[in-house]
Amino acid sequence: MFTAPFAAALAAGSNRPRRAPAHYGALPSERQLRWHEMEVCAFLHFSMNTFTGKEWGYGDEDPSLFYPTAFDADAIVTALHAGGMRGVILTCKHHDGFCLWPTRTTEHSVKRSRWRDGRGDVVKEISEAARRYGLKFGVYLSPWDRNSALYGTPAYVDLYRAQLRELLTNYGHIFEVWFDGANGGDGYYGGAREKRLIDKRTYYDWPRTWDIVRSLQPDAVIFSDVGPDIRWVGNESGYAAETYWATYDPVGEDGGPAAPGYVREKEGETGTRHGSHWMPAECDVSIRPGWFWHAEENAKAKTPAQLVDLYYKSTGRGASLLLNVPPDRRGLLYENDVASLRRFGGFVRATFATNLAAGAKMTAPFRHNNPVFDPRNLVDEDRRAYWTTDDSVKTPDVVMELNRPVTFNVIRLREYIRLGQRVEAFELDRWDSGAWELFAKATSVGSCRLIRTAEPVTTTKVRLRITQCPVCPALSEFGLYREPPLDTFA
Ligand code: FUL
Repeated sequence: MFTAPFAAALAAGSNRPRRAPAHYGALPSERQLRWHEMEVCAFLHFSMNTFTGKEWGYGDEDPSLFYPTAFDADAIVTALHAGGMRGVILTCKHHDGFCLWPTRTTEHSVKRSRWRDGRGDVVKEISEAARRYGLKFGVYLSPWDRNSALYGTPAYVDLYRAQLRELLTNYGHIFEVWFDGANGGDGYYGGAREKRLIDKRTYYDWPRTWDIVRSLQPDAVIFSDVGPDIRWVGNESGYAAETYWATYDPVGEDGGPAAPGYVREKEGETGTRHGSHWMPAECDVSIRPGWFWHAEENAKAKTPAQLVDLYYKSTGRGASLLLNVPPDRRGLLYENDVASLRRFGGFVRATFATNLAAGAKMTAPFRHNNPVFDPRNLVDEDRRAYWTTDDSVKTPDVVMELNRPVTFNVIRLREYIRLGQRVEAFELDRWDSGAWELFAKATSVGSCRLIRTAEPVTTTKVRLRITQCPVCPALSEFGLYREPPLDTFA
């Protein structure tokens, strides 16, 4: 694993104190740490609305309308894989209540459709294809159900939990369960056709519902407006705030306790510095104007350049990107969407394929002078190895000597988040004609901070200055990258 000199240095340092710094603030769980490594996932909005042209079905749709003519889970997942997606979350049931799997809880499902003569199971096919292509699989199960006659009564909560159990039992490993905040209003409700409102804070008894996820899929992260593992970022445009904290204390609309669908949304974009929960944000956004496929939006897929911009504003700020790509009435992703995805994925892969800082000479003060905490850990591509300083050294500099002129336009920093989110501000200088010159600065870092410079930077030395940090910083990566021209990705 280690180069010979580094291994020797490690041995030499073995009798120096190795005590890691104390952690700072709320910390991520193991399941959150795994989720942080995913960074870009796909959302599939595919259901009755695909066939009716709606975004929110009323719940009275005839199940026979669900009839994809050429559904091909492998084709869908292959396109997502080419787009660099590491996971996929499927709308197993949207607000109209139609279930994409043959549930035992209602007749309003694929069982009653003409697709595969009523013997199909979209959840099974997508989950299996995901596994074949190395993507993790997650489920979206809308709490609001405009079809169910029981909605609004305690019996519906039992039914909802039974649906959740089916999804978490019959489809293998689930990486994320997505609980939507939209809840209650007009609906068909088994023919009642009325408005039903529920108390968003109490109706679902969320802690007990989440317990089902914990017991059936202990590795899965739970997403909602209030976590507990992953929070909504508070907008559906795909970005986190420029200064972004993984820590968060959600506050209800009235300033009291928060619940899914009852939260001060805007605060999700920033999070809460010194918040009591580690609850990173997921930035959900559709590649098209709507969440579901509509023919009239076929020419409106976001361009690769727009997707790249969203990537920098979500993943690049320490959150993650959840990009919706809705299958069409054939049961395939539409060609424009696939082309944008492929170019986006190719571009991101090519950008980060070569770390131009690899092998650079790194100079910085390090903790107890123990090589375990050496700044070389910043360029070793190992997230578990990190650089840190003595407790008293809170605003250190790191100098990276490249030994040759290097041209880059992207800088990637990662904190060693197992010790919490620590850094509050930093600056970057390049060596230019015998002097340091500032070329970029930013605030929070967290699991990933990407800086994209307006113009490429050419230099032989780069300096990172931590300018604000309440404790000693702990970083695992300081990388330099060069974007290729986007138009070379066909
Ligand atoms: C929202 C829903 O109302 C939309 O239809 C969509 O599913 C989006 C991801 O979440 O709350």
